[in-house]
Amino acid sequence: MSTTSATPKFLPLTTWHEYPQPEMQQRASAFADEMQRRRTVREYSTRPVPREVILEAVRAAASAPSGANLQPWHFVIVESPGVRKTIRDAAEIEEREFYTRRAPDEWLAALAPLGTDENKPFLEDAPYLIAIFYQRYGLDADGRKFKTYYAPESVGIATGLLIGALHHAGLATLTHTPSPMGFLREILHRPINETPYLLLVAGYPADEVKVPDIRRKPASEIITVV
Ligand code: IYR
Repeated sequence: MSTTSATPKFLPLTTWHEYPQPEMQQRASAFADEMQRRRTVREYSTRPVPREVILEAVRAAASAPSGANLQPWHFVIVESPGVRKTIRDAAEIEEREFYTRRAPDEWLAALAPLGTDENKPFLEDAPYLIAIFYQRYGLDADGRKFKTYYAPESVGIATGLLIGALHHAGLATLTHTPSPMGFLREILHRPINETPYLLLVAGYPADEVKVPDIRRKPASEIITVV
């Protein structure tokens, strides 16, 4: 066993900004307001979206902190209509099983207010699907395995940033988690060390779309200050 330890190299922090407190408060509120406007959308327009917007949102996502800075993520941007159809067909097979057999009644009851079912037309209607993978372990240039740390947590943080970035740009999203979703690794030809994490749908909402009448929990319920 050999151990390697690189000498840490540090640089001045040049990217941080301090805001006067009133501006800090205003920015915090404006951001919270903007994020509170986000709604998950399940019906999409086929209107095209510039690829550059998606690439920039992924660039924002990739700024996430990660375990030991190993950045254990991979984003497959699916714009090909043929690949989107293949993904839809595979997802609907799993979802049909889920809704008719696998899901316990309690789970189906929890989903009822959202009006979801096994039909996933959004996988073909929306112009972009972003398949997000996490690396259970890394593979170096010689194909040797190395450990990753907190990979699902790291990728969860990156996914949150991605959803925020797409919303900020003016696109709607849907976090879709077909279960199981191993088919994504095969369809998208990802290596064995990568596990599908989530399929993010992005695009313009369909005309006249409706969203479920649901509420966010109030601050008093979700925050404790000690
Ligand atoms: N994966 C299924 C079921 C589903 C599960 C949860 I938890 C949701 O919040 C929504 C749906 C589907 O995508 O329909």
